Amino acid sequence: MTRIALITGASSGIGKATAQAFAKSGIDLILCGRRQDRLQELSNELAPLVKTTSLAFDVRDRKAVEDAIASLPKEWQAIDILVNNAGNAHGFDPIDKGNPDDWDAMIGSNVTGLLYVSKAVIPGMVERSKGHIVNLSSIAGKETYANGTVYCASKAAVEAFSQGMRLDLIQHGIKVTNIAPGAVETEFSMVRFKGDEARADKVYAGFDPLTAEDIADSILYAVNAPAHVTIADVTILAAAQAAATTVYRK
Ligand code: 8X3
Repeated sequence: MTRIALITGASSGIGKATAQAFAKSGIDLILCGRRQDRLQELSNELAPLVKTTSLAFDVRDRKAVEDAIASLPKEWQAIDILVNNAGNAHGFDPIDKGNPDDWDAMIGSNVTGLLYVSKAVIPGMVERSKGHIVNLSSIAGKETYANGTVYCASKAAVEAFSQGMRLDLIQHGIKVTNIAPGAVETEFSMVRFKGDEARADKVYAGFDPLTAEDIADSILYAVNAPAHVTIADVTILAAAQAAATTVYRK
């Protein structure tokens, strides 16, 4: 039977690559993001492979999340797979110098936004006694590094959500997968460094970083695992990365 996946942050990076990988695997897609034009473009690209629809909203806006997901027509409501991918890092500062607007942006998307979307989707999964939630954490959720305290804390929260959701939802036949990537070259560092391209490029200099497609591969593996198998927790690093801040550069 065809499955339906809802992916947040689908307009770029890991979310977009996951949508492309799912489409090749025949999974119908609800593409969510803030930028309708980008969602439409991706929707057009994938439409020859699978059914697609898109919802434009900001995960930080609770009402917008609730309204968008409630607006899904009946044929899109039975969501099998939720990929909680939306999120980002804003700023790179020691805690005494951090900007509270950056903190709000990170906690709002990575923490509360993930909860709002989950809250809108999980009850249907419980009703149907099946579902699979994939939460995008980070190596930053497992190791805290200097200047990244709030980002790392937001991803540590995702680690806890993955464990807690698995505990609460196992009785309903719902699988939970936690994916923790290391350095992936996407728009991530451009957002973190607020458009400073030279600084963003430096993060990925002198080694082969992960690509969004590498992470999408693992997500696809997790959702295609046999019914009796849960891929619970995957940490994915570039071959040249040993820990959050240890990268072997040539
Ligand atoms: C992104 C990975 O190492 O830049 O989540 O924090 S890292």
